[in-house]
Amino acid sequence: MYLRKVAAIAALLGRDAAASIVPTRSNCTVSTFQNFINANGTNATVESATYIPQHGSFNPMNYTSSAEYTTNLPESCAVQVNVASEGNSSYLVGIILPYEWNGRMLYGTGTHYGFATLSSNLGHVGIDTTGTWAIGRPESVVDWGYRAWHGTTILGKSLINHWYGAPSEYNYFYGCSTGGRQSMKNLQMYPEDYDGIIAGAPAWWTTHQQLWNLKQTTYQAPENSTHTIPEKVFDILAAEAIKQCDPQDGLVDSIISDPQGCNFDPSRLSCNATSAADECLTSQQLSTLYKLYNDWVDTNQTFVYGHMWLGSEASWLLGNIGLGKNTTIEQQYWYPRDLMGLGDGFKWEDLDYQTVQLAENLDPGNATADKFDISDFQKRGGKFLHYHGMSDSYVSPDASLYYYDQASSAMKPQGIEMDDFYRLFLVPGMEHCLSTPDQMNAPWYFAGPDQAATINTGTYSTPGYRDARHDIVLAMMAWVENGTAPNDIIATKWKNDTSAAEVLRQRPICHYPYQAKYDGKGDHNDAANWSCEMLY
Ligand SMILES: *[C@@H]1O[C@H](CO)[C@@H](O)[C@H](O)[C@H]1NC(C)=O
Ligand SMILES: *[C@@H]1O[C@H](CO)[C@@H](O)[C@H](O)[C@H]1NC(C)=O
Ligand SMILES: *[C@@H]1O[C@H](CO)[C@@H](O)[C@H](O)[C@H]1NC(C)=O
Ligand SMILES: *[C@@H]1O[C@H](CO)[C@@H](O)[C@H](O)[C@H]1NC(C)=O
Ligand SMILES: *[C@@H]1O[C@H](CO)[C@@H](O)[C@H](O)[C@H]1NC(C)=O
Ligand SMILES: *[C@@H]1O[C@H](CO)[C@@H](O)[C@H](O)[C@H]1NC(C)=O
Ligand SMILES: *[C@@H]1O[C@H](CO)[C@@H](O)[C@H](O)[C@H]1NC(C)=O
Ligand SMILES: *[C@@H]1O[C@H](CO)[C@@H](O)[C@H](O)[C@H]1NC(C)=O
Ligand SMILES: *[C@@H]1O[C@H](CO)[C@@H](O)[C@H](O)[C@H]1NC(C)=O
Ligand SMILES: *[C@@H]1O[C@H](CO)[C@@H](O)[C@H](O)[C@H]1NC(C)=O
Ligand SMILES: *[C@@H]1O[C@H](CO)[C@@H](O)[C@H](O)[C@H]1NC(C)=O
Ligand SMILES: *[C@@H]1O[C@H](CO)[C@@H](O)[C@H](O)[C@H]1NC(C)=O
Ligand SMILES: [Ca+2]
Repeated sequence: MYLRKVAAIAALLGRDAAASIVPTRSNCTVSTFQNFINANGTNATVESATYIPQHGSFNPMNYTSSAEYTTNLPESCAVQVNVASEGNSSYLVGIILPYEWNGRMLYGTGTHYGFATLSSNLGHVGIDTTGTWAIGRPESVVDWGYRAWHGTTILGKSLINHWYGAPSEYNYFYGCSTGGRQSMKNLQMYPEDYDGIIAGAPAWWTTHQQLWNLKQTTYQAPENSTHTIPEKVFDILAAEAIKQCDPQDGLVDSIISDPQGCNFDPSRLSCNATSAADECLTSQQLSTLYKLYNDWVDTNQTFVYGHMWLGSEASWLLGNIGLGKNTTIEQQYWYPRDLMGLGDGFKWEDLDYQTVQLAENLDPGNATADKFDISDFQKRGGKFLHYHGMSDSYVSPDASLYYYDQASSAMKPQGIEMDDFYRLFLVPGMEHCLSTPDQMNAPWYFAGPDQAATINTGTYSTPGYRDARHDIVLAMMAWVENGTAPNDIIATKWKNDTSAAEVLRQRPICHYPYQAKYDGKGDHNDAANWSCEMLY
């Protein structure tokens, strides 16, 4: 099987298949890969090369829970390399090379499809609540900002070429959240690296995003203030948003499909003589709510960041907003404190427009992915699929719309049609990268990054529907390789999200500015009874 594929690829590339190196189990050694690296003059040390039998797993970090590493792999060789970058900095690269190779490379999880896959630790361990790795290590911040995965890409292509005796025919990148930022930074900065790039819920606007995450937390602070929205109200608010906004999109189905078009009146939750004190909103708490639902606009009416969308309330309590507790606020300090270097003296009360201006001036690691003219990527034939859940409260879907609109303004004067290379999908009822509020049960599964692992780490694609309409990776391949652009992606909600055995609902997610509309007859849980229509 493998030989046949190498022959097919070699034929495509006009090469002699017999000249190709055919890797075997015994070739999966540190010295094999170290020799490849030395031959190419890269400054890197192979730390391990691990033969993985069919159905085996790869767990380089020795996680104790199988939920944290990939299982049920095809027979592969997994390699871990330490790459010296600059000064004392280095980053780890992981490469999994399946013996039955599909001839393509994917940055992200996807060995099950047959891709040779890449990953990197970006030069440090951990980022979410601490940035101590960055203090006094500007080289590591650059690794994190963009350098590590570009280096990973170059190294990955080189090792693939040596190992299989042929370059990968197509190269793909997919990531969600900060992985989505990497996706976008990559296409902006290294348009030649990848043929197809998928970005989910991208935290692209680093300089504004991280400060907004702190800002939205502080609206509730200090804890137990008279303006702090109480814990019990979050669920009541989530239910009230559905009650008012679900029907306004034209179909009562528990899903808010057009949060932008909803005329929401939160004052219906105002406290009155009969309501329990912790289950209603005082006028001060309503003011807090208005801040959350409105853009962050600062000095001189400058737009800093978009707002929370209706339908995202279900994750506010456990997410960044919370109850204004110090512990929640501290989790949002890493960027200003450690990466911008403001130190422990920086308190949340100090966050103001000057902090935003400083962030823009410093842009630690040049991490922010705010280049809107991406014509170089379009000109080299690259394709970009971008999606965002409308119920995301960690990265506002507004940020994705804003990027799309800015990019559109930069492309149109150059005569470039967005639809030809860049399509945005706004997913009604999807939270951050995956899942949906219990009250909505919206279809959200389409095999995006991190989604398959919610079923289990041994699965891939959309079980039962492994095709380009239900799987965004296959949709990307069809666009890049066959020129078939996806007008919609069918999202699935399973009856049981961990067994994925039975479908509860499916419906199309249309590319912006189209929106899915129920045809008016037949089961609205069946994607066949929907079509894409122009939004406005
Ligand atoms: C692969 O292994 C075979 C058998 O041990 C050996 O002859 C060959 O040189 C190895 N190839 C590489 C590239 O290491
Ligand atoms: C390779 O990296 C090591 C460790 O960082 C460094 O000491 C050495 O100078 C580097 N060599 C080259 C050729 O860059
Ligand atoms: C994982 O365990 C192996 C075997 O005990 C060890 O060699 C390796 O260093 C460990 N890796 C990490 C990241 O702890
Ligand atoms: C490398 O690390 C050593 C020891 O921590 C430190 O003294 C030195 O300044 C570092 N060099 C660079 C270039 O960061
Ligand atoms: C060697 O590495 C360089 C980058 O350092 C890369 O451009 C080149 O393609 C590699 N060559 C081979 C044969 O893999
Ligand atoms: C806030 O109120 C809760 C519940 O009454 C209490 O447990 C907590 O200690 C209070 N926090 C502060 C900082 O007063
Ligand atoms: C008082 O508020 C509660 C919600 O807290 C609401 O259910 C009830 O209808 C309100 N009563 C009146 C008279 O407005
Ligand atoms: C706001 O606008 C005024 C008047 O144009 C200008 O002097 C000032 O520098 C601006 N402030 C900021 C923070 O940009
Ligand atoms: C929480 O933050 C407030 C305001 O910054 C501060 O006054 C208070 O001491 C902090 N509490 C704790 C327990 O750190
Ligand atoms: C970051 O970007 C600035 C402005 O484009 C550039 O001058 C600087 O060299 C970049 N720094 C790094 C580490 O790439
Ligand atoms: C391209 O189209 C051909 C013919 O329909 C099909 O067999 C192949 O699977 C498609 N390739 C991709 C990557 O979608
Ligand atoms: C969902 O599926 C998983 C995996 O098959 C199973 O362990 C679990 O019991 C199921 N949950 C329900 C509520 O049926
Ligand atoms: Ca609805």
